[in-house]
Amino acid sequence: MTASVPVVEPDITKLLDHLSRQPALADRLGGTRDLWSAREIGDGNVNHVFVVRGPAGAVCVKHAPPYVRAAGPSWFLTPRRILFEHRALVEHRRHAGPHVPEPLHVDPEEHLLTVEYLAGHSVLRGGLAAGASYPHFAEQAAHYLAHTLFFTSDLALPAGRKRELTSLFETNTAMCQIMEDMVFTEIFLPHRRNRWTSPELDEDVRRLQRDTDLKLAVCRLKQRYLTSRDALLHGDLHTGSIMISDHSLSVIDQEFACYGPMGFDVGTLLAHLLIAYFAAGARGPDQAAQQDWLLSAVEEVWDGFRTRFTELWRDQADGDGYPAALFTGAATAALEAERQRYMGALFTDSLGFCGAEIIRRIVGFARPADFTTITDSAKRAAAERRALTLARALTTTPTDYHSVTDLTAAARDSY
Ligand code: SR1
Ligand code: MG
Repeated sequence: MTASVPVVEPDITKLLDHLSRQPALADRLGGTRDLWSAREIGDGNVNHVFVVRGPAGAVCVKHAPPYVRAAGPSWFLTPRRILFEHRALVEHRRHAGPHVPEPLHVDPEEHLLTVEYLAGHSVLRGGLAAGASYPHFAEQAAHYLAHTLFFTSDLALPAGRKRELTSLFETNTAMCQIMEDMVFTEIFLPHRRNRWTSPELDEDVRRLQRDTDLKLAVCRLKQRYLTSRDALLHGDLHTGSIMISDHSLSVIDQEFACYGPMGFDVGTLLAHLLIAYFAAGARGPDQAAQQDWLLSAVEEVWDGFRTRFTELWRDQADGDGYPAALFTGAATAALEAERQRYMGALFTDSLGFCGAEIIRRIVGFARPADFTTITDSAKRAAAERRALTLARALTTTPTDYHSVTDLTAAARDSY
């Protein structure tokens, strides 16, 4: 690929000019423009993120350059992704308000999105790498997942509204294609973007790329991602997309939002908790308590999600899916059994996506800091190999796991 667009250096002056033109944002910062300061804080693959502080407060401003930040101008990426992120923020905040930051302004020309500044929060991935655990994480993450997925699905929405909402995200094509390529395809080919811990994992990767059962299972999942319109997904729900404090959790970076299979969001989050678990194991035996906490978080996220989602379905199912009028009297028990079946199928889907996400984070372009910061390559490779083995089993034989404790037991048995 050749360079087709210039590097867009983050221009602090333009950023402050932009904020000063928006009275509500200027008020939030307080004082005059010369008293404001901006600092880049983002470390994500895709965009630039700044915190801007003034005498009265702070805001967070995201800039989408016309390329992938981590790759530079040679990899064009539509800056219109910022509009999909804004739409998803608005929609998800309607349903999971405490766990989604307030969008304050979007500028479709400059590709700038301003959201509330999350004081006292840090990126979950960084906290986990530093050995932290968070007492309310699982309950808050489960609430976020249940509310965003349920209330954007056919269980909660009349069909007309659901179709309207689906259509608003159908053209987030470029971002979805990144996932279609990176999660489900490239890692099985000798693609220029692939990287892994080499030479330690060379043979593992060769085996994986010849593994027809695995490739079929991943293609089945890709087909689900391409065709399902279950709910409005975050679309990239890893631990770097979660801001956390001791009391609060907020989900950011919705630029990959699209309608898709619910298991994609659930599975991605479980994958990154397991990645943190295996990475902690490589950092040493003193991480055992955090590893225990991570596995209990896996269990509590799934159990909390399943419980809350099912409650919402019992109490607030105003959508066109499963019309209540069809299940009165003795038939209510059949509907309840159907809810349990639905959640079982969603669990199986989630495990498949969980495995696929773990694999692509070990073999693909976007390797997570959990692993890459392990400087001893032998230890890193050993942790990644354990994760790969579990991930392959999750993806190819997800129905072998009947409950979430089967999953956490398998993670423990990796040692
Ligand atoms: C080009 S972006 C690479 C990856 O980073 C994001 O976090 C997404 O997961 C994407 O796949
Ligand atoms: Mg991101």
